[in-house]
Amino acid sequence: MGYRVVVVGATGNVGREMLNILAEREFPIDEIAVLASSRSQGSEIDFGETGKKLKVQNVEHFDFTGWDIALFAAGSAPTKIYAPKAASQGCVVIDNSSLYRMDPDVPLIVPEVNPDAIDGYKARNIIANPNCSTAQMVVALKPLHDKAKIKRVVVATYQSVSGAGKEGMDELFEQSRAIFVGDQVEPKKFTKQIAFNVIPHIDSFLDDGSTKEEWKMVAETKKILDPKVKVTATCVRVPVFIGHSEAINLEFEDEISAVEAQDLLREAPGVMLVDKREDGGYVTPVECVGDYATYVSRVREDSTVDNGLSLWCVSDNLRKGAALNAVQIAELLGRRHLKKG
Ligand code: 11C
Repeated sequence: MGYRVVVVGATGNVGREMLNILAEREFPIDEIAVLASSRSQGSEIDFGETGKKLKVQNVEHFDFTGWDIALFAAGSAPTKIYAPKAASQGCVVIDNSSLYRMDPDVPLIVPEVNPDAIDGYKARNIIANPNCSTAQMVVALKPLHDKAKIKRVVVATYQSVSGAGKEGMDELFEQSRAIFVGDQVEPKKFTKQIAFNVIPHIDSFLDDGSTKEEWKMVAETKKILDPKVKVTATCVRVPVFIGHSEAINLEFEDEISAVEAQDLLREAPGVMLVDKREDGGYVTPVECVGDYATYVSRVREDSTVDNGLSLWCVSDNLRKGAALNAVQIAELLGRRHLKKG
């Protein structure tokens, strides 16, 4: 016996990836419904590589009563309307938007890092999925924090355009083509030219000069990993289609060598250490596309501070950063709370 599962926002980058991952991992499903706005109603999408086609239903008219789990990949505006509706109709919401992440009554979960926090989901019947750049970072930090207590994180991100949805990917493609053929380039989705460029700006600006993406990395890391950890982030959009990269500098309370860190990371759940200290002995974003792992490379001691380490971390932002983490949350929820069969 399996679950009755809904995917809301099923036609977007993350929604489609959720369907792929549910199918790949053979999540036990008795029935699946795929929802989107009225614009997509009636269109068909693939249920991963199962060969099954799923007809998109209009989220406006959907009754969540009797459905077990709704994976939301719909953005904040529709989520604000339909997630509380689903939750109040008894369907557990796993939400990929930023709407509920900092709500004290909503657990914010990365299963490799804070699985026990899921037990608090009943307060609102909603579980939040973190921002992609946070998810991969905390997976890499967890084993190191457990060993030597991280005091401070300084992170610079190199985030792919798929984080900005299909429009972001289309803009990189169209701009690259236009520049090759000598056409005029007009930014639309991004604030400046993204092809052959980098943009130190993701999401809106806050009063202190940081951006909301940077704030999310700070606030979400504290909620998931440890409220005592200090984080400062600079988030940058780069002309990569899929895969976020991060250069992370860490300061620990206790001593930890690069070799110890490598040994811990080699064994850590969700982490793949690729750190050969030679040409090509590290992972780049194009190599992580379609994978589940958070890759860690370039682990080295930072002698400019006491107990310092630097490392490089890469992951598929649509997978561990979004859809995979959401499905892992559903699996965890099933194991702990919604047992079937
Ligand atoms: C980006 N990290 O790369 C963002 C996308 O809060 O879930 C995901 C935004 C979020 O643009």
